[in-house]
Amino acid sequence: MQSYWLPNLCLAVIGLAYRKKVLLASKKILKLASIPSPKNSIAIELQQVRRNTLDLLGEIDRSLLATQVHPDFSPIGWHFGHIAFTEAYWILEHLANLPPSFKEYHCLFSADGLPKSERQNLPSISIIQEYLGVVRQRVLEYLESAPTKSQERLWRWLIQHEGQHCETITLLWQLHRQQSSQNSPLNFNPFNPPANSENSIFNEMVKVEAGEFIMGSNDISGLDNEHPPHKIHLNTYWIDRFPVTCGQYWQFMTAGGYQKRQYWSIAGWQWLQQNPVSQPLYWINSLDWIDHPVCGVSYYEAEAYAKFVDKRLPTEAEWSKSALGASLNCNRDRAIGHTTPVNAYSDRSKYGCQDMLGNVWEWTASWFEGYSGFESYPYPGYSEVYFDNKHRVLKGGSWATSRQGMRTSFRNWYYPQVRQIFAGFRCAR
Ligand code: AVJ
Ligand code: FE
Repeated sequence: MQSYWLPNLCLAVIGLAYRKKVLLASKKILKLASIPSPKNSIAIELQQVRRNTLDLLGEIDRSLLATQVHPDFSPIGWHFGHIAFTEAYWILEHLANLPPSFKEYHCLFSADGLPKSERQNLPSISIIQEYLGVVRQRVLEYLESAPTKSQERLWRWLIQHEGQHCETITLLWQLHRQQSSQNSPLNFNPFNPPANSENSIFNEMVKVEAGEFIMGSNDISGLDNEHPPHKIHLNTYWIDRFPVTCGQYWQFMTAGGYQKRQYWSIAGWQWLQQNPVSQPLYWINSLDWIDHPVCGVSYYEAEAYAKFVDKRLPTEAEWSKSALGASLNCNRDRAIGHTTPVNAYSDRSKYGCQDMLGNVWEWTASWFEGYSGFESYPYPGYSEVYFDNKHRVLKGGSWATSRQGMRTSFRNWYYPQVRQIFAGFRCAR
């Protein structure tokens, strides 16, 4: 086991020296903030996303930080160190050309260092916090004179990177509470079904007429996998106005959806036999929850439900077209702390869909791959290594997604069997 006492001591000393400077620097940012420019907006967003990170750090049980909540994910504490490491690596080393700092953390906190199961020997939380603060202090100092015009893409990427890890931290924290809570219903104990849901608005679909639209984004904040924007022609299709609700999904559960082979794809049935589940991971047995979107389903469960109602999952292009014009007035940024009813926000997309952004990620039928003309940025390990026909695209962001990553062109990707993320779905026809 490696010991971190020496680097920890150094960090603590540097941390003390920097504390005063941090205060001064944050005052400077406030002054700068009145003039709109990329530099100021970068400074403000760095600060906003960091507030979220530090809030999370304050909320989570310290005793939990070093343990792996789930074998597919790193320990929660690791994500905080990885946020600092990534910032130091891309800004201080790559942009500012400073010599590598905190070399002792390179292997531990870089994504291609240790396997996830070997990331449990972590420095103490106060040391990780210090690490975050010292790196940030140097970054803000550099930012003052940095040529941000030519660097803006990397800064925007970094801000989103921190937000993404905050979402992962949030889901691990939720997963832990779920696993350790007594009242989590493991046995099927159904609530009363919604009376007659036949003509409920939640069953409505909207029609999207045949035609072209632009998929992807050219925005400076758009990530490599969103580039380049390109025209796509789609034939007429129908898509659900809302994400599938718990009340609707309940029908599938009580109709024996998890027992009947006929609803499942070959891969889905195989997965279900190896992972015998009978309800979504984040299922809550309460009538209060029936209008919330289903949350915590694998791609296979989404696919099976769609078959059950004689529909299918939308392709990424179908989802994207029907989301055009969706607004940022939605359940995001952990502002509420959980899902909301699918009709809680009345804003609609151009085609009349609701709840496209925020609340839950939505599985699409598409494999994650590069658009034609894709160029990897800032490194192939960000998106390109996942173009393996093994990951499905998810769209729309969740209640825990930060505003900086909340847009209809954003593409998320996970293995189809993953149910730990805040994901639901809507259907198409
Ligand atoms: C976009 C959420 C799939 O967290 O695995 C973070 C983003 N890449 N650091 C992930 C990512 C490198 C990625 N997802
Ligand atoms: Fe990362």
